[in-house]
Amino acid sequence: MFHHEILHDPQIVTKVNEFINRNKDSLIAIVTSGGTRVPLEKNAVRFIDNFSMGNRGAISTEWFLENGYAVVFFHREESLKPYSRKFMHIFEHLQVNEEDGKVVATGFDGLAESITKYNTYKNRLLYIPFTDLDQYMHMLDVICKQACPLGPRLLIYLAAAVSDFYIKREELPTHKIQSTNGDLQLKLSLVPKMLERLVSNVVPNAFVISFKLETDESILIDKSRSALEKYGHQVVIGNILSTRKRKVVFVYPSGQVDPIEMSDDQIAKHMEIEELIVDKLKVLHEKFISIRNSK
Ligand code: PAZ
Repeated sequence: MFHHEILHDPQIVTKVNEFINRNKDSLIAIVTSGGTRVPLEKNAVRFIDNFSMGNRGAISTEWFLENGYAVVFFHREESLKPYSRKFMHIFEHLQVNEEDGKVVATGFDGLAESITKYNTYKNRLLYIPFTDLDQYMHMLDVICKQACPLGPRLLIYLAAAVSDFYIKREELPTHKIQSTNGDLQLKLSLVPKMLERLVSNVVPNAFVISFKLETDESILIDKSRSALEKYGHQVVIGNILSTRKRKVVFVYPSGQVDPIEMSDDQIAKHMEIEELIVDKLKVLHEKFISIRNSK
């Protein structure tokens, strides 16, 4: 269940088509999750990577499933997965009883419930892994092309942390960069933005949500608004690195902003903000479908 290999185009096409056919009565969400990796060599020994572990994508996927969606979970290989995400550190929960030498497991609260949920929803969940930035860009395009006929029933939730910079293929050294050459200077190019093409050409009728991550609160709303102007999609969810698990802000094409912040009570009850995000999106998505269908 948790080991995956990178799929080739025909395998993606077959898997996505089968998945959509099997779930033809459901709303479908494509969720991107985790960080992209950028290689520094063709025979890559070193990489540029980022912080994202894929919490947002994995938790949101659980709530999309709970809300009746079938989910294509397009994730960084080895990042967190729905349901298993809380149980990654199995070794820390195992102790050997000194008296009889038996292994005792503690601290697995919720494990049975998570396994039950996974079993309930597994037919509505398709895992597709990526690792490097170029795989992410190419495979997302392939997945979206297959899902395009779903029209407004398709929701695309772009939570992955995608690198803005990379080294162009023609500028990548073939072999491992040698330290004997002294200090290393890197020239990184801007990653071409794929969202505009996705929104206007590949899935023009889908409901598309992107995330905007910043560390400086004073620019978050302006950057989110300009993403909406540039790409023409439906919602940007802005978040600040240090507070992203407690608050986010929905920004709409009208320029209107709608903050969501967890209350102390919700935090004390161990609720996660993705539940609130997905509940709100479901309402917006249903409204979007009925407007599109009435045209
Ligand atoms: O993976 P995670 O849960 O630690 O972080 C989620 C996030 C901050 C990567 C996501 O909410 C987000 O903002 N993604 C888009 C990042 C960006 O490219 O601006």
